[in-house]
Amino acid sequence: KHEQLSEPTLQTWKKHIVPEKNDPASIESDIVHHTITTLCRGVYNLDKLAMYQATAHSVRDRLLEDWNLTQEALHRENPKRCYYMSMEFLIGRALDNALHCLHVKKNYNQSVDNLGFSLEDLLCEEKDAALGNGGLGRLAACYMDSAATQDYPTWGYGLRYQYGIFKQMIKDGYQTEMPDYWLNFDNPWEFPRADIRYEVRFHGYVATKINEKGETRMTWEGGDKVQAMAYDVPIPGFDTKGCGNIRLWSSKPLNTFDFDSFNAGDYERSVAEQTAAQNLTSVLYPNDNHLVGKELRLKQEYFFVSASLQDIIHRFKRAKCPWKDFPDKVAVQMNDTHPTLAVPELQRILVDIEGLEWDDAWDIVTRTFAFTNHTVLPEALECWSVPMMEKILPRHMQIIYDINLFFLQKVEKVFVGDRDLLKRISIIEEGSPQQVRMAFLAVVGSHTVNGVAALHSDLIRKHLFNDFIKYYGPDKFINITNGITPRRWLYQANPDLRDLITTTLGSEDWATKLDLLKGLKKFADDTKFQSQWAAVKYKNKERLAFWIKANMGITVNPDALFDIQVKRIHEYKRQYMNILSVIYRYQSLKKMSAEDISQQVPRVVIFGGKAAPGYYIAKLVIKLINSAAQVINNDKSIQDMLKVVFIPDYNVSLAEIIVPASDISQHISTAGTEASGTSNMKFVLNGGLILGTVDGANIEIGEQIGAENIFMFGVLSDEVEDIRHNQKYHGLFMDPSLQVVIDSIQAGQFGDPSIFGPLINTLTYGGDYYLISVDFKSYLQKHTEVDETYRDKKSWVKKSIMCTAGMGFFSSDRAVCEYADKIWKLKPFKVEA
Ligand code: GL4
Repeated sequence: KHEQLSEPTLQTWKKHIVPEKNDPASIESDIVHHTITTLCRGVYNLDKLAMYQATAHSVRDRLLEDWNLTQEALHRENPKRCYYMSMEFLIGRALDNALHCLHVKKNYNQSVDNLGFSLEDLLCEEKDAALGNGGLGRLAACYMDSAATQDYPTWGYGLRYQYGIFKQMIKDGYQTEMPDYWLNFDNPWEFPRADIRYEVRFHGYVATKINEKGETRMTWEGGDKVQAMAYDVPIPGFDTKGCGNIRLWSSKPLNTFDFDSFNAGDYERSVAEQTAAQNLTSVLYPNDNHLVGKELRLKQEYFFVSASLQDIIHRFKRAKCPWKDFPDKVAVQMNDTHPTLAVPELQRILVDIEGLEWDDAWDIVTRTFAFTNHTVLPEALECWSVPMMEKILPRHMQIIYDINLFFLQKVEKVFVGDRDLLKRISIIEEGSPQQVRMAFLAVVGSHTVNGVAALHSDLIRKHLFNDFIKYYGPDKFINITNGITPRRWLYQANPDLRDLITTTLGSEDWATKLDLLKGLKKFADDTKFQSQWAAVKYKNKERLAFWIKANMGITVNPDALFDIQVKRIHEYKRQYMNILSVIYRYQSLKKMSAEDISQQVPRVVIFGGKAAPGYYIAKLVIKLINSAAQVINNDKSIQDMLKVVFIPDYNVSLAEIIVPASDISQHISTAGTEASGTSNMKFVLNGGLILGTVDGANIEIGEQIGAENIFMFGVLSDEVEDIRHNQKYHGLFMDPSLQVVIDSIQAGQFGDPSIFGPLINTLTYGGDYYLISVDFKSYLQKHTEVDETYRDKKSWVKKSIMCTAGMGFFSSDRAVCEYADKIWKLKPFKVEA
């Protein structure tokens, strides 16, 4: 439309597009303006929430300037773009991040102050955008930040859930769940795009038709249709005019009305159908690393890829390029298998609707998609039953069968007569019912597959996708180790450390070139620097202690060693082993004389994390932690040498307070189970040491910061299978120290022991699948080593400095660059003011 305006009219437009001014007086004026107009409020009814909203609106105006600039330039130049398809984006709060990216925080501080409020107070009014479960969703948010900051033309696509991850409350030690209705008040960080809507079909039947060229084609007809409406969430880049975007789809009823049922007097049914359509994107499934094969979830997945592909194709068609050029303009990254239906969907659009030949279409599909695998846990690998797929997506099921048939035919040509291989590698798993293995479909439909840490990528090459390597060769399977954004996780969350690093290195450049942190190494022995470094850590511990006191009423001493494990509660992450070792420590203290107790290193053990609402064992772990805390925290005889805290409702904004405050954080998954982990990176970046197993990204962190700066223990991943086998057939090994701990729980030292029966059974009758007993001894030994090291403050601080200094590699900027170079073939696209 823009091109249609006459030159004078264009000039009139341009005259009015003037950049926002960022001096405190202009900012004040903007905030007041939004209070009066956008919110329709005034000085007579102001409160913090309203002030937050007015402030956020004024910041968003500034962001939109960059958003428009970027999107207009992209529209004009039409470079290749990447679309990051993810069912989860765990963004957290936006205001503070935007203020930093735009470099206006200082002036906003002053303006808000002049208007009678404190900016730090207003920041707390914002609700987290919690559209994700844990690491996978947070990774997507970090990658969007890095793509925007480095000017990669990348958009995220996802779903606009009305309810994000549930709010966790602890009642009587148990987790209870409350809905997270985050859109209760207006959300200044999204733009409804009422004009961008697509129809999405479910159910129905497949027919044949003759197309314009006289060819026979399949056509998907009938069924129910739902509408997808777009909401755009701007993603500011740091220090750039470029601004990224996440487009989230919300389901709406179709504007049409079922007049047949209406006329037949069945008004309620027609309204009910409309309501059902709306409910499609109501709620985020609250499972991490665990598939719950619900029909509604499958519908969400298809709804999301269908709307996104329609949108991408709409944009592609504007440039009038031939279809074969599609992969030169479009790269799609599938964040885990959740968007895998995009593969048969694009094939369907190209063959059924656009009339391409199967092979030409398949060539386009496989040059477009790439797939990131994020887990090896069998219970997390998506499989959808064939009957359910046939019912909801009948045409896609046919296409998947065909994709599989052609694939198996090619495999058989190379491995003649190897029926076992064909059975193992098939996208369809035999059984009743048959299942579609989504990870296999994603592999076959992608040009590149990556794991998320070196060990994890090795494991998927050796096991999960080993047969595919036999056929495709090794090059299709690569590693891209995860990363985190240093903007949110250091610059914003740890202002004192940010300032110390900036003064020491002489500039802020490290925030976008994280390798520069290695410049800190030469100060690691400098006594003055060490004491400044220690003072920052102490202040961050005080901040967390204050939060704990204010919100939970528990007093913790910032001089104690802060030992933190915050992440989703899962058996493979072994929070259970952690609390068992805490009980062991408690028992050890109880055996000591008062004199000996007073010589110990005081510890505060902090837990946080949500359990999936249906995950019974994980919920019992939370209960055990709280029961143990109750006893330990109230036992005067141990002289406060041990405190246990379970922080409720762990989320992104709490992480921003917790992460900078650790001395030690724990990443203790059974070797080979945690694909990468990313909170390990956050803690180390903030000068926290880690206690971890030889798993996921822990290994690479150790390589980067030096083995002397990390506490590692436990069996190795390639020993796990044999140990499990031996346990199964030759009897369980029970560590004697662990036995004592279990005995004390069973004796009722931490409340009614019958509650914990099923939990204890996982170690005994359950076969101790996660090898807690096997690792327990070396785990306790490492804890002792941690205590001894902590006594020597000077050497501890040096390690802490070396941690931060060695973390350059784990910036998500590096990770996104690797994706752009190795997978997307994408170049930065810089916009100028
Ligand atoms: C996860 C992995 O469990 C986690 O190790 C990894 O860091 C993260 C991002 O790659 O992805 N996979 C799933 S599923 N949830 C995760 O958090």
